[in-house]
Amino acid sequence: MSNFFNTLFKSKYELTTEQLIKRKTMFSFFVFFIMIVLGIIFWITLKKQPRDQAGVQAPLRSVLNGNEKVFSKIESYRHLAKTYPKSMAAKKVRVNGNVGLKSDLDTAAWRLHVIKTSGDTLFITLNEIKKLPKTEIIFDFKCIEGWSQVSHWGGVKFSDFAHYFHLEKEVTLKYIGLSTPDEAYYVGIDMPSAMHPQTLVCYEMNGKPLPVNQGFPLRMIVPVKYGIKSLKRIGTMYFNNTRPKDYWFERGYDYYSGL
Ligand SMILES: Nc1nc2c(c(=O)[nH]1)N[C@H]1C(S)=C(S)[C@@H](COP(=O)(O)O)O[C@H]1N2
Ligand SMILES: [Mo]
Repeated sequence: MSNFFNTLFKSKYELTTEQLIKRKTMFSFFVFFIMIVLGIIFWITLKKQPRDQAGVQAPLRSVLNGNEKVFSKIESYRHLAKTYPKSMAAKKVRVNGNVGLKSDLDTAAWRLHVIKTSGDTLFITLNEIKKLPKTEIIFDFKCIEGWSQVSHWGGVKFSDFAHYFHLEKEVTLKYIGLSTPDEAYYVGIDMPSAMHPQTLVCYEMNGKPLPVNQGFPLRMIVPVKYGIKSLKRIGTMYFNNTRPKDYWFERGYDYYSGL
């Protein structure tokens, strides 16, 4: 051993090959030993950390929370948005964003255009949509600008709509694209979020037909996304495996915009 320490401070040119090998071996053992000690210290420290109700130590929990935050934004369709009693819904609902609503709409001539993958297009009237089972939702509508408001919407679940109009093949694609009749506002929504049980093609607000500035005759309501995806005044719907173009994504916002 003393022989080893003697070699420790010598230049490698002063050592025989055998001494050099010995020195390297000892050094490796030393590093190995330090790693084990550090590992044990880390483990003991972790064990001593306060635990939450689930018995998970705080540092581990914060890593888990971080992961969850990332995945819940991307896979927000895995949970249900919180809902509220009708009494909590705003009577005066905030109007925000009028891109694609600036021109007058001939409401009598309006049809929802659904471009199928076969190339066929369906032209659907509001009355046809109103015949489907109605679903209402009262949830906290959140805008990316920082405001939110509990509001009350009524319409048809997109999944019911897709089933009724035989869009089984279309909904196997990854995205749905939507745009206003003038194509000035457009969004893309991942299919699991479109098929989410709370996602509506919506024609009512507070039990009455949508006001024009809130998307009459038909808008999207996507509770698991920020408001940017709840396109007002749907003109066209199409389906794709690649991301449809998206107005706010083009302006630097997150494509998924999940909550
Ligand atoms: N056609 C169209 N739809 C739109 C917008 C828009 O500018 N044009 N703005 C979006 C944004 S940013 C929000 S927050 C909501 C607001 O819906 P509201 O006006 O009913 O509150 O609509 C979304 N849908
Ligand atoms: Mo928004």
